Amino acid sequence: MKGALAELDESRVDSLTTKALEQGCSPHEVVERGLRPGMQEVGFRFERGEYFLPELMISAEIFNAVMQRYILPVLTKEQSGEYKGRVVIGTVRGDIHDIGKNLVAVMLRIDGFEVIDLGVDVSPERFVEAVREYRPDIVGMSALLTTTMLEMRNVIEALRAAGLRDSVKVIVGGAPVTLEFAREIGADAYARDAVEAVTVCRELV
Ligand code: HCB
Repeated sequence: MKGALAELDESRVDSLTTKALEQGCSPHEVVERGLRPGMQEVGFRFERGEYFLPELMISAEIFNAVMQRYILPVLTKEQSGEYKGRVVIGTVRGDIHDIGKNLVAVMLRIDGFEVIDLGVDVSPERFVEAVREYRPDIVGMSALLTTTMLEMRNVIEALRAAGLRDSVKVIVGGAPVTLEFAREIGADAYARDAVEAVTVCRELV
């Protein structure tokens, strides 16, 4: 599946996803062991100059199509229903990557969290405004670029300056983000993937 996605072969990704689900793989396994490594491989090819922006965009389209066609229908059947808390989530300023953030939002909703998704390229001011407006239990931030991950610190500082930092827990994630970085910027938690994000958010509320 990783190879098929890296080759941007949508029909093969389709058939392998169907096969994996039929054979009992969980949607999470399909995403984390098949699709996400495929996206990483696309990223490596881009880094090596073998792929360009159109290939990055095609990989995102294939990922989203497979999510819509196969993964989300299975996931939504697992909806728990029990209310767990409210999360405001967004991709930080300067960053338009939203696939991982969307996946985290979906998984949280399925687990019973109310999720307010601020979208992409979200400024610290917008995060602060949303915390004032929605009074969430948790603020989730996503960043995929080594440059934009630094915005996470600005959001935490803006929350502090607005006197709101102690009213929410902050969770951060995204490919370049690490637990060490999360600690360094004063976040409460870090999650490596969407399933871990759900577990961590349950612990935070
Ligand atoms: Co983009 N891009 N990209 N890109 N892109 C990356 C991120 C690179 C790593 C590719 C590379 O060079 N190896 C690289 C960043 C390098 C760096 O910073 N060191 C890069 C670059 C350079 C760029 C541009 C600058 C390219 C250019 O214009 N020259 C440009 C930047 C645009 C911008 O944001 N300002 C750009 C653009 C794009 C798109 C638009 C073409 C497209 C995104 C489409 C979209 O998201 N709608 C894109 C894509 C697809 C990628 C790669 C190939 C895949 C990203 C992805 O969706 N992964 C990516 C390569 C890679 O990731 N290694 C590449 C799959 C998801 C499921 O994984 O890690 O996002 P995830 O999310 C996980 C996990 O991190 C966690 O849970 C998720 C689910 O398990 N998680 C959280 C995520 N957020 C969380 C938040 C929480 O609170 C908790 C957990």
